[in-house]
Amino acid sequence: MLQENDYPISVQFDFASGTFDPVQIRDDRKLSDLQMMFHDPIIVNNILANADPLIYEIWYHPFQTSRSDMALGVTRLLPGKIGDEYHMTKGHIHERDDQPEIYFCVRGEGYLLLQTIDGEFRAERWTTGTISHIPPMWAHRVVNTGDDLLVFVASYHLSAGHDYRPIIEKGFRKLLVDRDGQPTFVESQRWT
Ligand code: PAN
Ligand code: ZN
Repeated sequence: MLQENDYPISVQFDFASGTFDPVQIRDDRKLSDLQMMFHDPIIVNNILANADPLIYEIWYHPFQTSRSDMALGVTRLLPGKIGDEYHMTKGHIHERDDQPEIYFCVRGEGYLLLQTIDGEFRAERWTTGTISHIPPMWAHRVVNTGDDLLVFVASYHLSAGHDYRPIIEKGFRKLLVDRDGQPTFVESQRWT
């Protein structure tokens, strides 16, 4: 017997704006939400003394039925830098170690950074149209190294859970910084 929430639902994605309608939840992540993530605390504090710039928006739509819990998340990552470090998502690892995710870059360019708890690191180059599979047990972060908005669509199970602690504590092994106008990987001092 179908329950009330067991019926199909569609939303309409707009490629020009990188938004969809109807949206259920929208979350804004500003610099103050990412204080621990960028490598230079002096630059972060100098900016925060005057303003709290928006880094990205997450548009969510949970699809919960009586037997399933898929989520659609669209992230709009603004172009820009904090000092020499490109705008990026906080990054997290899924609480459940059997939970993968699909990311689909529908606009812009940059990198998907992936890292295990043991410190294995991968960087996937992204251009518009790249689809990446994030296996379970890999922390994930997206960096916008372009001049345009970067938009990606994510699909995952709500029950995967989001753990930000390993990223807050140690970050990713590598940072993406601007060196003479070129996105360049450098080793993170926080990683030991
Ligand atoms: C995504 C992310 C989203 C924002 O929906 O949650 O891109 O990144 P942070 O959660 O790292 O701030 C996802 O990976 N969900 O599992
Ligand atoms: Zn995730």
